[in-house]
Amino acid sequence: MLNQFITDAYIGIGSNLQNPFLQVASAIEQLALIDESELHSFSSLYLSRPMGPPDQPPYVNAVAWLQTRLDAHSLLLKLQAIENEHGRTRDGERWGPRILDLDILVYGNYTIEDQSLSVPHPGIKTREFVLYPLHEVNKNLMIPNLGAIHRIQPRCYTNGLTKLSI
Ligand code: A4P
Ligand code: MG
Repeated sequence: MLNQFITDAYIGIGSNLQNPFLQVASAIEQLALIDESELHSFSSLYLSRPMGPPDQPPYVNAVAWLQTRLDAHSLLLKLQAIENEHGRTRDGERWGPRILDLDILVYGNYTIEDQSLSVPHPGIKTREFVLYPLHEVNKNLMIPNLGAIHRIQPRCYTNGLTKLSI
């Protein structure tokens, strides 16, 4: 479904399999092609320690800022199609390794809590690999229920997060 208005949506991108750097770069290219949407900007790519089972490779993470007329559920379907195109499977353990993960972190001022979506994404507050790139793309972002990104981000340890130079 289309909205009458354009909504700012922030997408978390993560990969730790099959050349994660290229997976994330390619995902950003695909995000730029989503119908009824424009890629406003995207963060640097970051190398991060795995959250979850420790016996998995490091992740490459980034955040993209989209401006979209798609409603949040239609946007989620587009993101899942991109994940599938990259060969994402969903048979592994919780928080286990993945070729590509695309999460809706923030969708305008909306809060959504239903079977398929929790928005803002419940992990934002504690994940350095989300907060630092999110702050990089929009230092003025206000996150529903959480507040200003510039207040939340400095409270989160970097946990070895490294910005990759490209
Ligand atoms: N879903 C609900 N809310 C959302 C949302 N805001 N955005 C539902 C996207 N999807 C959302 O997702 C499972 C279901 O969540 C979907 O069907 C959708 O309807 P999934 O992508 O199939 O599975 P997942 O990503 O494994 O789920 P989960 O538990 O949300 O994992 P996370 O929280 O995404 O964590 N370590 C580092 N360093 N960097 C990472 O990026 N990522 C994870 C995955 C683990 N460790 C990591 C990283
Ligand atoms: Mg996911």
